[in-house]
Amino acid sequence: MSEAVAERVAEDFRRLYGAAPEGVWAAPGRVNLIGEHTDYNDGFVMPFALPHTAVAAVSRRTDGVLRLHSGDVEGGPVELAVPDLAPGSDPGWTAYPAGVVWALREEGHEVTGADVHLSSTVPTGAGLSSSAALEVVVALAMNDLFAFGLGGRALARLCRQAENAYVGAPTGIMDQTASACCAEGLAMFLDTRDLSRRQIPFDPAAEGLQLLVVDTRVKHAHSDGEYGMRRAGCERGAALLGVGTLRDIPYDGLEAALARLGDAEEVRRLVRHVVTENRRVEQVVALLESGGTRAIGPVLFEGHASLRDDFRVSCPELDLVVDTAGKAGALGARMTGGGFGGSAIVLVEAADADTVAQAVEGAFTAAGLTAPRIFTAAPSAGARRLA
Ligand code: GAF
Repeated sequence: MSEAVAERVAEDFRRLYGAAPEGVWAAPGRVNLIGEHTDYNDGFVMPFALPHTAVAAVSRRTDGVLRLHSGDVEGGPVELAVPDLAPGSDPGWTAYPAGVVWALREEGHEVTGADVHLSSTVPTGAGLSSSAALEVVVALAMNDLFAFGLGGRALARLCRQAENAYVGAPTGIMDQTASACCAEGLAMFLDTRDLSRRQIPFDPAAEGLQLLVVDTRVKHAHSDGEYGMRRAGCERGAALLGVGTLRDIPYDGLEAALARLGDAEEVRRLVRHVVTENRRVEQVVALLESGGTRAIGPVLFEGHASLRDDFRVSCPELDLVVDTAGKAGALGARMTGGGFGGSAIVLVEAADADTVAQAVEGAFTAAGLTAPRIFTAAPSAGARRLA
């Protein structure tokens, strides 16, 4: 499978640039099992990699030219000059790969130019980290070809820098770390404060379960204002409480913290979500480690309610998925990723998967919505070289 993909992308590269690429790399999208809007608060997250990947065929150049092409976008290669790369200069898709080359240069890792051809199966705007996959695959290719010697964590930090400073989206570091560091059959319990991580076996199929991903097809973007406003609100909360980040508020200190915030209702809700969500990640880790995958269901529902009511990043379509799936017998369901559209995850008994999926599809039809895209996800491999 990977070999066929690598061969196809290498062949497209050859046709485009007239010679075989030096190598082919892949980086996956992700779903997040639990731990939403905690990563920019130094908190806990628990993503796993999807089988969907961004694939890059790349060769080095020595003339400072960066040629970028995507098989998923109309038009020929975009030609940029590495020395001229600057934040904010590029409003299109090329900002992701170009931002990585810029971030490498800022860190003293000189890319002397490259020809890049990309092709991705990660749905875009679906909350499944299509942009992080693009960043990570390019970072990994450059790291290998130019022998920078950077590990997964360093690559993830660099890619977040590209996304924050070059693209202008104020995201945390979960998506880039997931794409760079996840592994097959495992969910990643990540402490975003120091990027320490523990890989937790997560194999729903082995327990007669399925994890469905439901892409509502409501497109979302992180560079718009809402995500940044939530982030700024969390920072305000931390400042009012006199802590560095909301991670510093322990679960058993939540009531006291809320009391100190008085009638700052908006901030109180944000703080409550982040503190309880960190707790939910720890609960899910404990349940999975004791073999209780079914028991994580209620925690997923609670996480969704918190994102909907306290953090206010859900939308009617995501709520429809979660409500309908719950009524149709799902064990648990929640939005995944940044919200304001994108995808939800649904944990079901394998025997109920079709019934639940059909119920969700039926609810979308009845509401006059575009049909959702539904697929089963199992933890897949992280970023790697294919050829
Ligand atoms: C998006 C961001 F990119 C992540 O950093 C994270 O904040 C997530 O939304 C919400 O948990 O995917």
